[in-house]
Amino acid sequence: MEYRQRRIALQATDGVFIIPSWPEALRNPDVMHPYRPDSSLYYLTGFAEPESILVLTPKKSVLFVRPKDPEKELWEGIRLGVEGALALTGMDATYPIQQFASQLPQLLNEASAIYYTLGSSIDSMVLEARSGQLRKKGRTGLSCMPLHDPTQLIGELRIHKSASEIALLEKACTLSAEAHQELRRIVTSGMYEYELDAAFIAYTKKRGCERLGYPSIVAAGVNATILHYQTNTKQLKAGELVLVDAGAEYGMYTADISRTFAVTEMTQLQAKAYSIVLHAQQEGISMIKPGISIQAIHTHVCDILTEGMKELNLLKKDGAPFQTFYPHKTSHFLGLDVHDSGIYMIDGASRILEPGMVITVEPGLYIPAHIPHPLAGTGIRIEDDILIEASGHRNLTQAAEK
Ligand SMILES: [Mn+2]
Repeated sequence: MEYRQRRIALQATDGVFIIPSWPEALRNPDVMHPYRPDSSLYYLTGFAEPESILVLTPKKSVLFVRPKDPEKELWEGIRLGVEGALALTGMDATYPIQQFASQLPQLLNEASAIYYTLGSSIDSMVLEARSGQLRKKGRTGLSCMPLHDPTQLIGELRIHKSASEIALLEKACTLSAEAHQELRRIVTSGMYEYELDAAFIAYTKKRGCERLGYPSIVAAGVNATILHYQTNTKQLKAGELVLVDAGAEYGMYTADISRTFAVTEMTQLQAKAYSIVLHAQQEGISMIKPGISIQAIHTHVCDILTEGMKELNLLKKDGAPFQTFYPHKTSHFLGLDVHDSGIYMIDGASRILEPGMVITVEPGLYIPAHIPHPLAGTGIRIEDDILIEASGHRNLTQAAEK
């Protein structure tokens, strides 16, 4: 009961945690966007249905869910209902979602603070229960219970991956890396970006990945200089590079992999730029072990990229600065979310890596089309997913060749 242990960790704080599901989003009349559960709610319950709210007090765990409804289930699919949710999650109690507002005041009595992220549709119910609790006591002059954002507390749990989480991440990473290999195998000039996009989805979905972790970037030629390009409609031309940033989810955990390869063959200059990024990435990865800070990796990667930019004659006096060619950071946490939870700075210092954390290492080199240079309009990024282990690290995405 890993979910239960996670709840118990939060229950050690003297607060009541209120964690609602994401709302369903309408796509067009009668059609919803595919539903993807909230990562933190799922992390604490294993429950994946919309219209649910987790309430954790120091004494008990309660989940509010959609009750059974045969008519709605005929259209929308089976709901676990109150009893099914209780059996699945091992909560102390489950109730119909309609009872949330009426039950909340009692649950608040069991704690001295509220942990809730303002900004969802239940704001008014939470705030009403909070002020109502004080009204009931008559004139006291006291303040309402403090309201804290639980993001960091939950992030500190999620940042350390358990063995079962690592197994799911490994599966997501391996299948996504194999899919990148497949793209490298099928790429030809004349193909469209969306064909590679489709091939990645087909490969990973066929093997049990439920969805992508984020929309794929398939960027040929100049499109690779747009960091979050997702249009994926251009035709691939001989002589161009194509940058693919794609990762699939398996059991709710996602990979995040970037590869850059030639549509036909790399020119000498493209190969030179590629080898600079690859060298920076390999050096960054090789540093990774417990005790190393995230900033130290980024600094080392930037040093290597700076040398490379000089060799390519990109950094000129009065010319574009380093950030033009490498505007993003080298690493982020990875897990249930592609940009996973966890804080990057502690007391003003860069976070030190510990076993069980998973980060990306993704240096890039982007030469905008307007810069006068033989490589203008070229974008390269290479990204792997690295698990920090007691003895060093393990690259979870090495099945995708570089
Ligand atoms: Mn990334």
